[in-house]
Amino acid sequence: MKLIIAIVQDKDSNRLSNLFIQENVRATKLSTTGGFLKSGNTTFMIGVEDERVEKILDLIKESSRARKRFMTPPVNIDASMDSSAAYPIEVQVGGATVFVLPIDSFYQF
Ligand code: 2BA
Repeated sequence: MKLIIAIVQDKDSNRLSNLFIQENVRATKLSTTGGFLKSGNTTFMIGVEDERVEKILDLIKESSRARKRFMTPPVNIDASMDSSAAYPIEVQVGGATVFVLPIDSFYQF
């Protein structure tokens, strides 16, 4: 058995939840925050049998899109209290970031 942890953009999360329901995939959805952009994303935790992992990766792939986002770096203030203007920079946010982990034991009480 494996635990799939998939971080997707909020805009893709409803489509993916619906696909999981259609395909009878059990998942837990968490509201998370990206460490870099400090904006919301969605993390799914999915416990599955090994033979279903590929199918679930396909569902995640088909429902996730890469998008460009802009972020404004923090303003720099040097020792003389001069501040340099911060310009927005373009960041490509991937379709999905996915980890597949082995599960030692699985219980439901
Ligand atoms: P964020 O940390 O908000 O990152 C959003 C996007 O910003 C990233 O997209 C990447 O393109 C860029 N980025 C991140 N850190 C950067 C840095 N130090 N310098 C320059 N650009 C940087 P993705 O790589 O597609 O990641 C999307 C989200 O997936 C991330 O949101 C984070 O929540 C999660 N993530 C990505 N890699 C991870 C990892 N190795 N471990 C845990 N979470 C991860």
